[in-house]
Amino acid sequence: MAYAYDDQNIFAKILRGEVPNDTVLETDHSLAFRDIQPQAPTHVLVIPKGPYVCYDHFAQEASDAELLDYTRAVGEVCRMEGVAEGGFRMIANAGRDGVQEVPHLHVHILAGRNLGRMLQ
Ligand code: D5M
Repeated sequence: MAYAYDDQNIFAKILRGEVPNDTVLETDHSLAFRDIQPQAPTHVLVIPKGPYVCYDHFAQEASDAELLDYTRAVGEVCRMEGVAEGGFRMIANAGRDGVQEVPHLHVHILAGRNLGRMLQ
């Protein structure tokens, strides 16, 4: 599937500095910031800086450097937020059925409360 990236999405605006954000971590190829509508005491979004709609798009087209940086950034945020001991959940919604609201790849990191069972 070919993905078309909409550079007017809110995360593209954050990356261009047009919209403020509460940054947790910035690396060469990734940015992590707090979700504006937190669903848990810790709710951080990690995005690649490149124009990727979803994980499939990213996995197909990102360079090895971007893939490595992003993978490490997600782990680094988990460490920085101290979520490993209590546990955490990572979610990446994609497309229509995944009910992805912002069409720029983002992993949600949620922690700080019992998140309940997601799959029955
Ligand atoms: O989740 C998209 C997420 O993006 C949702 O949890 C709200 C969050 N959001 C939207 N706008 C902002 C800004 N400006 N800053 C921080 N967080 C934001 P999805 O997986 O696409 O449904």
